[in-house]
Amino acid sequence: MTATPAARTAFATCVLCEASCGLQVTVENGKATRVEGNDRDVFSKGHVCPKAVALEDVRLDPDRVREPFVREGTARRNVGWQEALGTAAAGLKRIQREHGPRAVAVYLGNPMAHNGHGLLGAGVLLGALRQPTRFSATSADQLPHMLASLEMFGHQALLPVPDVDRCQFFLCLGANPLVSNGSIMTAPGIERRLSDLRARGGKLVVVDPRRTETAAVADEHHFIRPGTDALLLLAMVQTLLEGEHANPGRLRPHLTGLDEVQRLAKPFTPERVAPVTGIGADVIRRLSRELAASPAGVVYGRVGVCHSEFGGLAGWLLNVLNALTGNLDREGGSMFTTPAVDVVRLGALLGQRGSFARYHSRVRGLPEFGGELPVACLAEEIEAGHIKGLVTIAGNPVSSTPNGERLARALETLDTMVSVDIYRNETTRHASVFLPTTFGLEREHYDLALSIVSVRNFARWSKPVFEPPPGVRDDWDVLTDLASGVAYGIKEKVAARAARALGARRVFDLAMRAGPHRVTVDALEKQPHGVDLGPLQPRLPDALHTSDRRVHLAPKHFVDDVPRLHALLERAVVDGELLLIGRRSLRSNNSWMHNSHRLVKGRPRCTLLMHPRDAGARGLTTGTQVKLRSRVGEVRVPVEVTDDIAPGVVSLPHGWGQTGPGVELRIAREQAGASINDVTDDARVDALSGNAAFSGTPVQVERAD
Ligand SMILES: Nc1nc2c(c(=O)[nH]1)N[C@H]1C(S)=C(S)[C@@H](COP(=O)(O)OP(=O)(O)OC[C@H]3O[C@@H](n4cnc5c(=O)[nH]c(N)nc54)[C@H](O)[C@@H]3O)O[C@H]1N2
Ligand SMILES: Nc1nc2c(c(=O)[nH]1)N[C@H]1C(S)=C(S)[C@@H](COP(=O)(O)OP(=O)(O)OC[C@H]3O[C@@H](n4cnc5c(=O)[nH]c(N)nc54)[C@H](O)[C@@H]3O)O[C@H]1N2
Ligand code: SF4
Ligand SMILES: [Mo]
Repeated sequence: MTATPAARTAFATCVLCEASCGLQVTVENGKATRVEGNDRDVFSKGHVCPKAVALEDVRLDPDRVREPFVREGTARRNVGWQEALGTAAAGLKRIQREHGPRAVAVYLGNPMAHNGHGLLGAGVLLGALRQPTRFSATSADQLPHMLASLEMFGHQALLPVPDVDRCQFFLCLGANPLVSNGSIMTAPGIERRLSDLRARGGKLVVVDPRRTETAAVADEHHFIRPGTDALLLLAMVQTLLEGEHANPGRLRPHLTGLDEVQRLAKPFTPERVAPVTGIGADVIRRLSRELAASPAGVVYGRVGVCHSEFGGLAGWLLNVLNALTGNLDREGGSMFTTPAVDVVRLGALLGQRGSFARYHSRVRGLPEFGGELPVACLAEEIEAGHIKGLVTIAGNPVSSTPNGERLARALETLDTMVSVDIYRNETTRHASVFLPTTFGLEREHYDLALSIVSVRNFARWSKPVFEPPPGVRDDWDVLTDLASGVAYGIKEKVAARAARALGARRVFDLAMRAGPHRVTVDALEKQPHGVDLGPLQPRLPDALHTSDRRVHLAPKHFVDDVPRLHALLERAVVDGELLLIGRRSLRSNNSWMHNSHRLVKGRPRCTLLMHPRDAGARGLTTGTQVKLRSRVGEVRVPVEVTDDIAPGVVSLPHGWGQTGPGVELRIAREQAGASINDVTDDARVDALSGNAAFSGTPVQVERAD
C-alpha cells in the first residue's frame, strides 16, 4: 500500500513483550495502517514480530471496555468516572476501616512491567492504602531470580543479564527466547543475536523437556526431567570445584562463601544426578568444562526453572555457576545494566533494597518477598476471610495463577473488587467496579522496568500515537485518583494529590537527571529512535548492595534449602507418570491477546503435546480429545503427538480458556481452549520462595469419550 498524502508516520514502543521493539507506525484516517519495526531504532534496529500489528486490534477492539462500570449480577451498568472512583474508594475504605488495612489486597499484573507510568501510579496507590496485602505476577514468574539477587548481591532488582552480543557459550535452561523474545534479557531480535553468536564461533546449548524453537537452532539440546534443574546446576558446580576448573577471576577477592558451596556441592556428583535429571554424567562434565573454558560464557535460566519446586535454588545456582567460571560481571557473561533511571540505586536510597520472610501468609505461612505474598495463596486467604477487598491492576490471576478455578470462586465472595483493566475477562468479570484505561499506542512511554534488564544500555521515550477514546484514562491517572479517594490519613492524601499534581513525566525527569547518564525527558523525546547508552560495563563490586560489598555465594536461606535436593535425588521416576509443563506461542501473549482474529486464526494451538510412546500406551493419536486431570481439576483438550516432547512429559500452553458468564471476548471465546491453570496446583510452590510451581505438575491423561 502506498502512503496517501494524509498519512503520517509515528514512532512508538511495543509494550507487549520484554523485547520492547521500536515501532514505526503509519497512520491514515485515524488508524494504524502499518505497524513495522523501526529500522532507525538504535536498539531494536527494525526487529518486530507478528504481535505488533495486534496493538491496533486491541486498541480498536469492539470488546475493549471504554467506559467505567459497576456490576449488577453478571450485567454491567455504565457509570461516570466520578461515580466509579467514588464507589471503588468507598468500598475499599469501608473494608480497611472495619477489618484493618490488610483486608484489602492489590494484585499487579504483568503489563505493569511494560508501563512505567502505570507502575509509578500503582506505587502511589499502594502508599495510600498503607499496608494492603500485596500480590503480583512476580510470584508466578521471576521471584526466584529476585530472591537470588537480594541474597547474593544485596538488592532484589540488581538482576544479571546475559551479555548475549559478546557471549561465546550460551547455556539456556527453561527458556525459549525464539518465541518469548527473551526475558530478563531485553534483546529485540534475539534470533539474530543468537545466530551471530554461532557465526562468530560461539556455542548455544539448550536444556528443556521440549525440543523448542530455540533448541532447533542450537548446537545441542538436552531433554531434562521437569523440576530437576537445580540438581543439574549443582552437579556442574561440583564438577568445577572438584576438578579445579573453577576460576572466579577478577571477582575472587569479592566473593564470600566459596568453601561453603564446595561443601554443599560435594555429594551431588554427575553420576548421582544423571538418573534423576535424565542428562548423562558425561554430558554434565563436558558442559561444565566447556563453560569454564569459554572466554565469555553464560548460564541463563528463565521461567522453566523458576516454575519448579526448586526454583529458588536454581536461581541461586545460576549465579553461583556464572561467578565460579569468572563470567559474572564479565563482558560476554552475566552482567548488570546502567540504565537512565537507576531503579536499583534509587530504591536503595529510599531504603528499598528488598526483603524476604519478614512475615508470612496467615493460612499456609508462605514467606513475604519485597512486601508481597505469593499469589498461590491468594484464594485461601480470601476463603479464610483475611482478604475482603481486591484491586487488580492489569492482571488476570484467574487465568495466570495455579488453581484458577478456586480463585474464581473466591473472588465471587469478596465485598469489593476493583479492576483497572482494558478487558472484561476471566478475572475482571468478577469486578464490582471496572476502571478502563488507555492502551499501548495511546500514551507516552518509558520502559522503567525493562531498561534495567536490557542487553545494552539504552533509553527511549515514546510519545502517544493516538488520542485515547473519550471514556478511558491513563493508568497513572486512574491509580493516583483512586489513591486520593482511598487515602484516609492526611499524610496519604497529601502524598497522593502531590503525585497527581507532579505527574509521572516529571517524576521520570527528576529520576533521569539524578541517573548515571544525566539525560532528561525533553532530550529523550527529541530522539524517537532511542538513545544508545553503550554496551554493558563491569560494575562490581561498586554496584553491590550487600553490607560487606561482596557477592554472597552461600546465603543462609539457600544453604538451608539444599537438603530438599537430597530428597529429590531419592525421588524415583514413577512408571507411567506424566508431568505437565507449559509453553508460549509467538502469536499470543500470556492470557489477553486472544481477541485479535489475526493472532488466533489458523489451527488450534491449545493442544496437549505428548510423546508417541505415551500416546501409544494410551491409544491416543493427534486430535483425540482427552481428559487432563490433576489433584485440583480437569480440563478437556486435544492431543498432539510429537517426539519434540520428552517421554513422560506433556505440554499445554497457558493463557487459554476465555469462558464463563460475563467474559466479553467474542473472538477469544470461539477458540477458547482450556486453561492449564485449572489443572496446576496451588499447593505446589517452591518451598523456599513461595513461587508458583506450575512446571512438573503430575497429571493423568485419558481419552475423553
Ligand atoms: N510470544 C510470547 N512472548 C512472551 C510471552 C508470551 O506469552 N508470548 N510472555 C512473556 C512473559 S510474561 C515472560 S515471563 C517471558 C518468558 O520467557 P521464557 O522463559 O523464554 O518462556 P517460555 O517460552 O515459557 O520458556 C520456558 C521454557 O521452559 C521449559 N521448561 C518447562 N519446565 C522446565 C524445567 O523444569 N526445566 C527446564 N530446563 N525447562 C523447563 C519449557 O518447555 C519452555 O520451553 O516471555 C515473555 N514473552
Ligand atoms: N501455567 C502457567 N501459568 C503462568 C505462566 C506459565 O508459563 N504457565 N506464566 C506466568 C507469567 S511469566 C506471568 S508474567 C503471569 C502473567 O499474569 P497476569 O499479569 O496476571 O496475566 P496477563 O495474562 O498478563 O494479564 C494481563 C491483564 O492486563 C490487562 N491489560 C493489558 N494491557 C493493559 C494496560 O495497558 N493497562 C491495564 N490496566 N490493563 C492492561 C489485560 O486485559 C489482562 O487482564 O502468568 C503466569 N502464569
Ligand atoms: S518482539 Fe515483543 S516487543 Fe517486539 S514487536 Fe513482538 S511483541 Fe512487540
Ligand atoms: Mo512473565
